[in-house]
Amino acid sequence: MTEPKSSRAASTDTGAILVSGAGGEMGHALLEAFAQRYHGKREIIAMDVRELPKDRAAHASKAYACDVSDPAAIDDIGLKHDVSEVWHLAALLSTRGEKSPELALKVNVMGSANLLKLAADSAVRRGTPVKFMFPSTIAIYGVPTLADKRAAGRVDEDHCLEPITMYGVNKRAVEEMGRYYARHYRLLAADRPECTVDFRSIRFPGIISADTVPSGGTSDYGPEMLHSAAQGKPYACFVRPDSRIPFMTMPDAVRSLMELADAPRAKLSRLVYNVSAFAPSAEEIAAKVREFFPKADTTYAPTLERQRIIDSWPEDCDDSAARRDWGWKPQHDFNRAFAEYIVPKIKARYGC
Ligand code: AKB
Repeated sequence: MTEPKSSRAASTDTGAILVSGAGGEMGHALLEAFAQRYHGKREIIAMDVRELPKDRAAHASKAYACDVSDPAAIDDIGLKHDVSEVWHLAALLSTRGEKSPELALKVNVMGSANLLKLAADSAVRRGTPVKFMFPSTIAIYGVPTLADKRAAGRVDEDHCLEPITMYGVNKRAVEEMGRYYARHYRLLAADRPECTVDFRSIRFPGIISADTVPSGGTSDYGPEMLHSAAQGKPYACFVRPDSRIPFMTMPDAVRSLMELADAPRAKLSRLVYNVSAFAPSAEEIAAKVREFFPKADTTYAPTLERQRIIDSWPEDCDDSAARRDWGWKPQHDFNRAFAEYIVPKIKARYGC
């Protein structure tokens, strides 16, 4: 992946960047973007619960196989490195979280608490704020019925905040924990505002990558439909054809996080922002996939649990605050996403 184009200058900070969940889909894209941006001039510390494959670890200065919910392991990493930014991607996603809610709580909330504490401790040692980048999710929203979903339309950051999944509840809790660390943690009481956690978060829609296939999420039907078609495999979609949520491409998602990280704090009126790009129904995705892969064999076999989750997420998110405060604008709308990014890359990947 070429580094997502950002009009802003990269930070001049030379401290280490710690990336949790580096083995996941977004971790994959982000490590590549960091490698291109910093060319080894900044320490990149990758962490994942599993050992990273060699090609991925090669993008990092140091890779740890460790559990984010283990406070001693996280403390230890914090003490070994001069961390000035934490990009906390590790999480159990919505479908997986419903299978093991207690594990999701432990990883998603306790893991985040450990990393927020690492950031706060590091800020004190450095005497400067430590940036904490946190991908939140559309799953923090919850609309009770389909009629409410249609009536709600594009939801802004402050409404419909009643998630129905453990993952959504966890992410929402971490947004609040981030607000606490950024604005109220004891460092401020001790009158050292320079030593704070500079928490910044984006609520992501479903993300489509041409390089990786997601697992454990509920928006996975979008990318699964596409990757199956490109491989000539039939696909039974687990939601109804009329199901609608927003999506964006992985390059746009990574660029949005990098742009938010680069934005001057004074320009940010919020700690947590929506971003959006396009909001097709499942059948509109299937039709677009057929345009490029005419033999695509997509059928529908909705499952109660996953349909219920998708029906509780808004049809689209209002991202006007991100557009206004830090100039967010997706590069890929629905047509450009397929024509310029997904299809060329996925055809190269599968040789079709
Ligand atoms: C999921 O489906 O759980 C994730 C998300 C939308 O956060 N992809």
